[in-house]
Amino acid sequence: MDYLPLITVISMAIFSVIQAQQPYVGTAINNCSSSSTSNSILGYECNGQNRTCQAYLTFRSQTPYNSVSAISALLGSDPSQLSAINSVSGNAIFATNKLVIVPVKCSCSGQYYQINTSYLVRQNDTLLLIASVPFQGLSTCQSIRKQNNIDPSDDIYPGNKLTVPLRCACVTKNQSEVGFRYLLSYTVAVGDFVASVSTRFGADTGRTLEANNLSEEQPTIYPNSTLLVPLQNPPSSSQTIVPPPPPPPPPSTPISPPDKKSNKTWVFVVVGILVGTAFASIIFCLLYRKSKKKKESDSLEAFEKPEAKKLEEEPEEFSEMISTVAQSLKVYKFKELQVATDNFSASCCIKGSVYRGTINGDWAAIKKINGDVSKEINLLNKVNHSNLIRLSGVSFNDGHWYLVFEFAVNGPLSDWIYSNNIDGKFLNWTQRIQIALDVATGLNYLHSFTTPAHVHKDLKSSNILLDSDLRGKIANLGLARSAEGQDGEFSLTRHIVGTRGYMAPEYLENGLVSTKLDVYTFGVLLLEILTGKEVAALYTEENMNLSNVLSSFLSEENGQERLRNFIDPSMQGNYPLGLAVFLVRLIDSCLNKDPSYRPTMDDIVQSLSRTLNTSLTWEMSNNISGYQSFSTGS
Ligand SMILES: *[C@@H]1O[C@H](CO)[C@@H](O)[C@H](O)[C@H]1NC(C)=O
Ligand SMILES: *[C@@H]1O[C@H](CO)[C@@H](O)[C@H](O)[C@H]1NC(C)=O
Ligand SMILES: *[C@@H]1O[C@H](CO)[C@@H](O)[C@H](O)[C@H]1NC(C)=O
Ligand SMILES: *[C@@H]1O[C@H](CO)[C@@H](O)[C@H](O)[C@H]1NC(C)=O
Ligand SMILES: *[C@@H]1O[C@H](CO)[C@@H](O)[C@H](O)[C@H]1NC(C)=O
Ligand SMILES: *[C@@H]1O[C@H](CO)[C@@H](O)[C@H](O)[C@H]1NC(C)=O
Ligand SMILES: CC(=O)N[C@H]1CO[C@H](CO)[C@@H](O)[C@@H]1O
Repeated sequence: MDYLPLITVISMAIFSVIQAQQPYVGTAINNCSSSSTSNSILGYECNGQNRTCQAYLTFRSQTPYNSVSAISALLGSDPSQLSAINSVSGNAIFATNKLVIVPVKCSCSGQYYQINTSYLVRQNDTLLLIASVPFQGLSTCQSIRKQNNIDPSDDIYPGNKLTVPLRCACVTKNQSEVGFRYLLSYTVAVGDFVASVSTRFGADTGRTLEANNLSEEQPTIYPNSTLLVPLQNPPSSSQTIVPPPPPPPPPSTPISPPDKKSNKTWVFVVVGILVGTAFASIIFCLLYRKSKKKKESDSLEAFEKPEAKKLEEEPEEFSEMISTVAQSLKVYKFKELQVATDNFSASCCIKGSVYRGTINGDWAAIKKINGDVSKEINLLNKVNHSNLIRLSGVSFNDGHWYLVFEFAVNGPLSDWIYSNNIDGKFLNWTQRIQIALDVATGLNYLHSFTTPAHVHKDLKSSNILLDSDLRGKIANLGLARSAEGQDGEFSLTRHIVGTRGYMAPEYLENGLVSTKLDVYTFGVLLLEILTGKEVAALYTEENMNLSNVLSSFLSEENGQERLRNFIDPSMQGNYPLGLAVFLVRLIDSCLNKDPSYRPTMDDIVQSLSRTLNTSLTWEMSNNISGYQSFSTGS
């Protein structure tokens, strides 16, 4: 076979995708003194095929802008087109917060696409308020200022008439080549994310991410901003109907059949998240393969229903893809979760927003989450490892996501290791080493066997859960992020998250993120496991650098004696001191200030496997039975 043309087509396509992006505006809209040009704060660039085109906006009806005429006047639309596309009469009044589709004629003004509309300044208005309240993020304070030549130091006065440029764009040549004809400027609301918005308008999530220069890793979108949604056909009024949240059922009502419509919608949302990206890439390749085979005129038609075409053509590949992407993830009805958790009663609450439930006779941990969970679901769905807590299902209700996890009966490691615990939970030496090895193995999997590599970023003893055999499983991957670049390389983050005391110095000081961040934290965790003390206590007690404390055990004359006092007294000396010294060395190397000197998780797994083997031998020869005394908790 001759692959060269195919490769050329695909690489050209990738190149053109890069050209097609209109960078997402992010939160820049909130800072009127900033006018960085690295985002689309002043408008979307005129990079389209045509300088003028039909485009669409969305708008949420609000008094006084709640009628066909008021909305058309505010946004420079044609009232008859607006009423037609929303399937309402010309004098209709929209319910508050109803999503209205606004057809507009979008054109280039110099560098940017825009629709000019005018606005009369009212009392107490600021440019930020104008952009975000009446215009809902369809304009920005920066672009209004530029359009009207307002100096940053100038004020605006009631009665001033401002020209307000609205954000719109025309499809690029490349988008048009794959069948897109319109761009919708969607006004993002609280609780939206790219997958749900795309799904709603029948768009492909991957394509929407691309159109906004967003990535699967950084898909977060913010209220008061616009997201461009590429469309093959004009949007329709049916897409503006938000499934109403089902009324909260009175407690202990028998389960009634679920509302088919809303149910279906959120199933689509979930499937959208999971399948969207995979679709994007697969359809992408197929499309180009296809356009190679067929003539150009045919290929456009082929894009009308890519999914359906695909199904006909390669049913096996398709079902394979679904099963790899969605794997064993189950979509639960919210009612099922209510029944499982006794309607989320306090007695089922494990901690915070995590509940224990019984589903089909099995325990499950159910976590309620506000906001964007697409990252966590994407990651959890990709990982499958016995040392990572497994996500078994999801549910959505009334703006909240519910993630259903496997349940670890023995709860968090923190309940077991801190020697001041009250309910007699105790781990012997070998159990501690086994758990440390479990955690190291899980992290090694995240670092070396996920693509891209992921960094957990919030490892701590309360995020390690113990199953019925006291084997460790890592939970709470909510903060995990991909480590761009190779192992050891760094990426920068400006949002310092995670737990104090556990965090590596390079992260606290400079926001550097690499897999070596987890290695440092693992060192701190191992120290806690060894000493039975919380990290905070470790720092304040010794009142100095942890590494100095450890080195003193290794180098000073009475070091080993002091080490015995340092190690968890509840073990009453029942451990091989030689191995403890070995672990202190390992911890010391994990805590190295220079990340490049820290071992990799793979090195650590190997060291700990050897330690475990030696510990088991030591245990047998000392007649200590490892797993009998405490095999179950709670
Ligand atoms: C798209 O985003 C990447 C980083 O995520 C950036 O390097 C690139 O310049 C952006 N492209 C455009 C056209 O803004
Ligand atoms: C707003 O942007 C300006 C200029 O880029 C910057 O100096 C300032 O710190 C920003 N303010 C906030 C609150 O982000
Ligand atoms: C661009 O303009 C040409 C000529 O007016 C028209 O045929 C074509 O459909 C337009 N393309 C788009 C994507 O609107
Ligand atoms: C918008 O108004 C400005 C003047 O304020 C004008 O220069 C520009 O051409 C107008 N653009 C459109 C698309 O009407
Ligand atoms: C403007 O602000 C003043 C004082 O904060 C307030 O008394 C007044 O009612 C406001 N006017 C409007 C139209 O909201
Ligand atoms: C949009 O911005 C306005 C003004 O800055 C603010 O009052 C409003 O709460 C914001 N909307 C959302 C959904 O965050
Ligand atoms: C406007 C735009 O995105 N143009 C690009 C489309 O893709 C071709 C290659 O296929 C590029 O050469 C264009 O620059």
